[in-house]
Amino acid sequence: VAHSHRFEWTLADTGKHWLKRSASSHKGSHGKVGLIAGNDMMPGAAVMSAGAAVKSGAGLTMVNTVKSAVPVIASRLPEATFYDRDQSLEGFYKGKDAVAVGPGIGTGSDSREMVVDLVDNFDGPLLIDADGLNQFGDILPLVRNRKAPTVITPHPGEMAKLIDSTPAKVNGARFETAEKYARNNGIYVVLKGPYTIVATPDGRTFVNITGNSGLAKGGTGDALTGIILSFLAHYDDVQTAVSSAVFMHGHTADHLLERGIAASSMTASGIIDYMETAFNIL
Ligand code: B4P
Ligand code: MG
Repeated sequence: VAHSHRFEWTLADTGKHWLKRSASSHKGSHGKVGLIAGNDMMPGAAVMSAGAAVKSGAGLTMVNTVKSAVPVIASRLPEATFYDRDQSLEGFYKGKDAVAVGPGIGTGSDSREMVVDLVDNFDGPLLIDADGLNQFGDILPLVRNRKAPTVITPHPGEMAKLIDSTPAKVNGARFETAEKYARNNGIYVVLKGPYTIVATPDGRTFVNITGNSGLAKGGTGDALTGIILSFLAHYDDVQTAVSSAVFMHGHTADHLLERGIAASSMTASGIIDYMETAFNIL
């Protein structure tokens, strides 16, 4: 059979692995997640990624950001706790069940230093997105040495930069591109866009079937990062966590359309708000 390693990830797959909350669970049972996001000019990226983590079930969500961004984020998301970006990174990632880095952190050298430190020293599942992927190609030898899982979530523009190609070429060979990068580097690659692909280090690929053009707006990628982060802390199997997160992100956008919200008026914040009813199907 051609391409016997390629699969569609369905509602049935998501439902089969869906984690119900037990009546006796406490916040520790639902994951302590760390999110490095936002800076003085981009606090919204932290609001959306952390908001999505909280809304998708994370027990405790701690945001590592710059001091000036804290009041903005806290006013929109009182559930989050904060960690000053000027403090030692080790104090932040210690004890976390999963960590994500990237949304709105900027492309400066401090961003790169944080990613290198996490890749080298954080021993849990690590998700790298957005500005965290800047210069990621230079640290691949370190990434290949990680024992814990690493997940990256490039859109076609970011993927093209990683492999010194163009978005058109990436989109012309989406499966091959994601599969090759995942296998060669021992990581999970989430290549975004319509029919987002999740490629695993062991050579399997899962295509997502949910989502719509309402997601083609700044901020929706940050929301996806928050959902994946929460699910990484909930699930033992990384591919299940990532594919189910991608499915539910798109499903929530579809849920908004069904409720009469125009694709053009859809927002990342709206998607996060509606997760409370969209997630109720399972
Ligand atoms: P960025 O700063 O990287 O951020 P962003 O894309 O604007 O926002 P976000 O992080 O929320 O969205 P993302 O794509 O991660 O953009 C800066 C520049 O990068 C852009 O100005 C552009 O030049 C370049 N760029 C951005 N996207 C590009 C692309 N696709 N190809 C080439 N260059 C690009 O996440 C979006 C989410 O929505 C994903 O989950 C995605 O799968 C989903 N989505 C988007 N459109 C969809 C659709 N039509 N159907 C289903 N899902 C869709
Ligand atoms: Mg993005």
